[in-house]
Amino acid sequence: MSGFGDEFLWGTATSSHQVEGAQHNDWTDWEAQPGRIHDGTRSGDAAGWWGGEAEKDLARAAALGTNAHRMSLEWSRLEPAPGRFDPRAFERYRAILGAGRAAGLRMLVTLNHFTLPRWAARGGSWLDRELPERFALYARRCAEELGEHVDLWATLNEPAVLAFMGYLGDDWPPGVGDPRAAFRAIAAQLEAHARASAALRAVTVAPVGLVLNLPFFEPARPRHPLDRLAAKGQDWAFSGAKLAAVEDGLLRLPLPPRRVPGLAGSVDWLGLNYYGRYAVRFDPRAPAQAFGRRVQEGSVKTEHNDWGEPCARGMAAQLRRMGRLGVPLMVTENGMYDPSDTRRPGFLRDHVEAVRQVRREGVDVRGYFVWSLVDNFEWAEGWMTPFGLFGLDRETQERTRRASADAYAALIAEGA
Ligand code: IFM
Repeated sequence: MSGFGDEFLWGTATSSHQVEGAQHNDWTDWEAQPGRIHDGTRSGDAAGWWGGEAEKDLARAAALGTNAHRMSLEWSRLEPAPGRFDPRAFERYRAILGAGRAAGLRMLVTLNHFTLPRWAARGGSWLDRELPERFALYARRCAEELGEHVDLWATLNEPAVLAFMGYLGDDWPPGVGDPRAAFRAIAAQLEAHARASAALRAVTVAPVGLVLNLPFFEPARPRHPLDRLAAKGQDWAFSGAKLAAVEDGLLRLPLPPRRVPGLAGSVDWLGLNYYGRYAVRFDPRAPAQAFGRRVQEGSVKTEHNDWGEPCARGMAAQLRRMGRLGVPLMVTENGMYDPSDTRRPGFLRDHVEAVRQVRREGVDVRGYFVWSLVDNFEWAEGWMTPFGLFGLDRETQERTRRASADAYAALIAEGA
């Protein structure tokens, strides 16, 4: 599979709460509430990264032929109380980032991947008007302490997903369950991103990005005008409004449009997290979902969550659309949970092929990161949805290299 060149980033991805273990943040408290995690588990020691497994996993990643890794920093560790930073936590991240670099990986670091410090949760989470500025101060400190070990920064991960799960819905903390709160949470996160971007740029030269999850919405009946409208509506609410805001700084949800200060021009690159396609059918009983209901067969899903139907064509479409913003792109997450590991190798091949295709068309995609390097704590799903190229035995912390790890290594070898 040619067409990638030497500079292309072949990576894997993880996030702090999902792999580190031993956390003290808003999710720790959420997990302790009965019924919040569907399989009754907790993140616990997770994949043991804080205790020393990170270095070994990064070496495993490099052994596949990857040249990059995406990870996140845990805000609650680095700033356990407002304005009080923990030098030991910075030291541990320096060790992890240094190990990644020593293994030949370029390190893409997300400042915040969903979890908040307890003090921020007590203050109202993303509904606290002060939080965007606090986030910018945290960003600046991270850049000062860790900047020399970081190749690419991302500010936030999937602001819309967090707003839908934790503010519109109550599946994730803070569990608000109010559409107005969801709009406020999105606006606050975009403002936080913009402020953090300025703070990072003041200290480091590493490019700064934002990571968006953009599923592919299509009308279930392609020619049906109402299905088309409903699919468009869902796409706009979930993806289009955010992309447009990043482009011109105007958040158009809800109306009237509001300018998010500093947002226009705040990204040097943009990340796409992509999992699948939703086929949307008009449903007059679903006003809150833009009058649409998802009806596709073949979704990767559990009783509670639906990652959509694997559809590499949809990822290509989203990359073309993002390409219009004129900044370099990365696929910052792509993968599937597949306990038998029989479908994932083909899934990865199809999606890498989609990246190759759009690059050939001139879309500036610079990297592809598989979610995930190792099985990890999947939020409200707990441990029941293994996404890893490596399986994890949580009792022993032993890893099993899966067929999909071999498949990814082969794709990299072909591509490079
Ligand atoms: O595990 C998550 C990750 O934290 C954010 N993007 C989607 C992944 C799979 O659900």
